[in-house]
Amino acid sequence: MKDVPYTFQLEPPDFIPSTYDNHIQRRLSAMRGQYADEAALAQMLEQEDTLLYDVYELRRPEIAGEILHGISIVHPGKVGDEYFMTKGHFHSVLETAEIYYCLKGQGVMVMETPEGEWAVEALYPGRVLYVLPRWAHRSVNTGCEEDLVTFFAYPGNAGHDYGTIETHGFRKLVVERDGQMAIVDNPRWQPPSSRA
Ligand code: PAN
Ligand code: ZN
Repeated sequence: MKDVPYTFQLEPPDFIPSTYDNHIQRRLSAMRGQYADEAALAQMLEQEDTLLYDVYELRRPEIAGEILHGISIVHPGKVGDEYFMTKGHFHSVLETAEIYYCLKGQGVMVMETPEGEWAVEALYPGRVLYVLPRWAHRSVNTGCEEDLVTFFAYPGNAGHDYGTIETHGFRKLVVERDGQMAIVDNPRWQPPSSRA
């Protein structure tokens, strides 16, 4: 971890930071139960545990006042008709926001609050997205061939709650219908008020 001000480069075509501390890779096997078409996921897993996304992090102390930051790269592809996506999460400290800046590719951010309010915003190069405090977020690559690359930054004390999304999913799924991106209801999702 650096103890003097630092810079790094984000260069096309890959935008992998010129220096980073942590490289996380998430594969298909980490997404069991998250895709609507479980048979398609099982079938794909028989062939290969495909890499869905890479995250490159610059390490900072996980405390208020610091800003955690890095690059997320979601690769193109689908499970059934549902696009490759991140796991998605709430921040453990719910009242913490996040900024995303899209550097490459085409995609969307799927978001929702604990009360079930939802939003989907487009991501494309040059686009900045402010994810409000309290909103869970998942990035989805809706492009055919290109990676979806975003720079992200969020408070050091935010933490991650993956469990709520793992259990209930997001309210909306992003799928391909007749060659186009479509936002559909998640059949697995239940209103928070009716959850056990
Ligand atoms: C991002 C995400 C990153 C990977 O840094 O962590 O895009 O997504 P998952 O964490 O959902 O696998 C972020 O939102 N941090 O808070
Ligand atoms: Zn986050």
